[in-house]
Amino acid sequence: MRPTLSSAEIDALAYDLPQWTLEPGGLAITRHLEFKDFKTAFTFMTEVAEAADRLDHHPEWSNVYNRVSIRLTTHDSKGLTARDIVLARAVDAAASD
Ligand code: H2B
Repeated sequence: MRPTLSSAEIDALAYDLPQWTLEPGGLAITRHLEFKDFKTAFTFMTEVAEAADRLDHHPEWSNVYNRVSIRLTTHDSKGLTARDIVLARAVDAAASD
């Protein structure tokens, strides 16, 4: 099983991934995004889905029209791991296209 992040690594997230919010309890990070319309949101989701499959690490997420909510955690490790950070960066890259 992959190790969960240390408290120093979790503290660094505020600077490292400023668009993400640490969930109370520290087991996950969340980000909410809003797009111009459904099609733009879904194009973003397609890009993230491809990254997630490549990384073999998958988001908990939902979509309502132009809004997408994403929660990242590593289920196997019951908390945040480096894999969540890598996927969060892929999400941020897809969002800035
Ligand atoms: N995604 C997430 N977010 N957490 C996991 O623990 C996880 C995953 N495990 N994607 C992966 C798939 C695992 O089930 C496969 C077999 O590698």
